[in-house]
Amino acid sequence: MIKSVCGYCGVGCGVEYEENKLSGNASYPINRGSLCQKGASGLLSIHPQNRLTKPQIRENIEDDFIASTYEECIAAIAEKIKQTPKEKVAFYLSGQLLTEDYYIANKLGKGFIGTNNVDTNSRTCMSSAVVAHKKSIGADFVPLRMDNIFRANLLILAGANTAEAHVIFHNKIKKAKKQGLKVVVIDPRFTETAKSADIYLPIRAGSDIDFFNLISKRLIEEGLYDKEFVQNHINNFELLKNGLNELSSAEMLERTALCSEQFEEFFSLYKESQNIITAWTMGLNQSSQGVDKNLALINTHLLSGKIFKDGNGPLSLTGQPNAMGGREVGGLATMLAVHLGFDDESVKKVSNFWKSDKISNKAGLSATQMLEAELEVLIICHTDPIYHLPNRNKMEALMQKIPLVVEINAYENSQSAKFAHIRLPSAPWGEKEGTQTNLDRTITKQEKLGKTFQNIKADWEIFKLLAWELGYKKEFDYKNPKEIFEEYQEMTKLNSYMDICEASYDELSHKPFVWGEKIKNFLTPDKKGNLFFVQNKELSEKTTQEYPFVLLTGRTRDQWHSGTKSASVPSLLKYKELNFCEIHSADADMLGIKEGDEIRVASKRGSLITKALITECIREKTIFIPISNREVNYLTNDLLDKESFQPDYNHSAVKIERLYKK
Ligand SMILES: Nc1nc2c(c(=O)[nH]1)N[C@H]1C(S)=C(S)[C@@H](COP(=O)(O)OP(=O)(O)OC[C@H]3O[C@@H](n4cnc5c(=O)[nH]c(N)nc54)[C@H](O)[C@@H]3O)O[C@H]1N2
Ligand SMILES: Nc1nc2c(c(=O)[nH]1)N[C@H]1C(S)=C(S)[C@@H](COP(=O)(O)OP(=O)(O)OC[C@H]3O[C@@H](n4cnc5c(=O)[nH]c(N)nc54)[C@H](O)[C@@H]3O)O[C@H]1N2
Ligand code: SF4
Ligand SMILES: [Mo]
Repeated sequence: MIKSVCGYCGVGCGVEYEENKLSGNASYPINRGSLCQKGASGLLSIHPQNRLTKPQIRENIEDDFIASTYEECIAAIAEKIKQTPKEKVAFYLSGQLLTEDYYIANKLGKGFIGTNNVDTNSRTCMSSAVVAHKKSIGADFVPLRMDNIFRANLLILAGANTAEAHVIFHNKIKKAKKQGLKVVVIDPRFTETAKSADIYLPIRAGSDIDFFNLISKRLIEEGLYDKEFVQNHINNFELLKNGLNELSSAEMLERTALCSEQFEEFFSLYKESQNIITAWTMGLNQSSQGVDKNLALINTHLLSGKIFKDGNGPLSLTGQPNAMGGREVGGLATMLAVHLGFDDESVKKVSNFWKSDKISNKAGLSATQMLEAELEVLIICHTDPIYHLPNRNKMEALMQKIPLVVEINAYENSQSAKFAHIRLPSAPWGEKEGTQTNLDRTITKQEKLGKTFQNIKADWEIFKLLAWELGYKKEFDYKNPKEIFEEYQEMTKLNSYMDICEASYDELSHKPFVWGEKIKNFLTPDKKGNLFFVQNKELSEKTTQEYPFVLLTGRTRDQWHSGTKSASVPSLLKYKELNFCEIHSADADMLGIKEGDEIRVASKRGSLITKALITECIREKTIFIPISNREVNYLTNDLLDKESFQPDYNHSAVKIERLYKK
């Protein structure tokens, strides 16, 4: 019996493997034996037809690929890197990489090639939360665990569809509800999650800052905030109070499109709840004001003192299985390793640790800026930027200009493959080992469940060979992921609050380690939490007469992003279609659209064809297309949050046209 962990989402459920069968690990604390459909189908995703099996190379992207070897491809990549100014080299990583893969790529890029252009798809996912956590609580640190909901009275889910995106956590919510937890869901769509809510608030897309500001304003005006806590532990109270004073409650409420009865019903539940957790994810993060949305939400917890106390706190729900681990080892271009920044002292510490004098003290390019930077070498690993970046037509045009695009992928049918010059296969989940950190700081080990298919290399090995080819054999002399993990553990000693050293690599698959459990205070220099006055600046793309609908995009329960792993598994195709567009019945009537009609959805940037799914479960003038439609980003706009550089995926202006009647 092998114990391992699911490789799909940030919940991080424990699995067991025996005699070719996969099941939930009953003794694993996160899931106690349960798995969702995706987790249970893990083995089916490993051996389908669409695996990338051979290294491939070509001179131009118009040419066909020629079969090659790892050695030949890696030599070509190293040669090109050596000839290229380091600021023109970039690594595009992923929150689905294992910690060891992430660590070694980061060490190679930032430490030895000397480019801080090492970023990740987490930029499109969690970067607004990262920036906000650093500003308000002092570090990229989630101050509570999922199981805290069993000690809370109220759970607010804002822009989070847990029933589809964090399924096993959602099952916990349902269990906690039976024990008295009340749940409020804030979403422009009446989602699967909203179905189990006590109060559902159909907020207008983009107005969450107003909603959370209304809470803060009322807490202050009615003297309901925790005065002692604020006095002793919180900065900027007067600033927030004065700022909120200037805002009109009526106008804020109007922007949310909620009526005062809805807000009052919510607020009386809020007032009477002793312990409150607010959880959120892409509905807030993916926004041109993503950081401010996070700050407005966290403000409510700082004011009420409902943080660092059992059953309380802001619970950012990370999506990818190792987005947290990636950030811990420095996977973002805006930070160095082990949560250190680019200040002189941090650069010195990391330089000493890696014994390198190449580290630059300037932040690198974010994933969302890289393609615009006239790069000469782009190494993409475990992610599909052409599929997932906004404004795809523009991104395709930019990617085509890069002289060397390398794609490291376990599967062959990514959308970025068309633009690659070199493709290297890697071993996916089940065929490799290494660690990952789930959304609430639990570090577990993925185990190899069988033989690696046709001697395909794991991601860490590919980066190691590239480092060797670049002349850094001594610095990258790892025999296995364990040696990388242990070096990383040693490195965490550079950061006073990281206690990852206490974990034991060999035990992690059956005895996960939760780091940061002793942290019960703010991690800012003065140990105080920071309030920020923020307001809704309505920076998103505006709808017009020509483009009158707001497009929302997001997940369905049984599919995983571009579907390279999930769309070929028959059991995962039963729940929902890959391609549909939710549209309100009143809007459909107005446009003469019937259920199942083929429609064209278009923005200023591009268009796609999909099928109408008529519903009352979405606000009028708002539509939803799942990201299992791989073309979705032809529509989306590429506005970014100014601080986090995260895209505004949930607010693009589009029009709809019926193609034919069924
Ligand atoms: N099945 C499945 N699960 C996944 C994934 C997957 O691909 N498939 N991906 C994982 C990843 S990487 C991530 S990041 C997470 C994402 O997890 P979620 O963020 O929960 O997933 P989304 O479907 O993007 O849901 C965002 C919700 O925000 C709502 N929303 C949109 N705009 C607004 C707004 O302005 N305000 C509010 N309040 N709500 C808004 C949308 O209607 C939607 O219901 O899921 C993870 N889990
Ligand atoms: N419109 C819109 N766009 C979005 C979002 C949205 O909500 N709306 N969400 C954003 C978010 S939150 C995210 S996280 C991104 C996700 O976007 P992506 O990261 O692009 O999506 P995936 O399909 O998960 O891509 C993972 C890739 O890794 C490959 N792979 C699988 N296993 C391995 C392995 O072991 N090694 C290697 N090297 N490769 C492997 C897969 O085949 C796949 O090509 O999308 C972002 N884009
Ligand atoms: S909830 Fe997430 S981690 Fe758990 S089984 Fe499902 S996909 Fe895997
Ligand atoms: Mo994500």
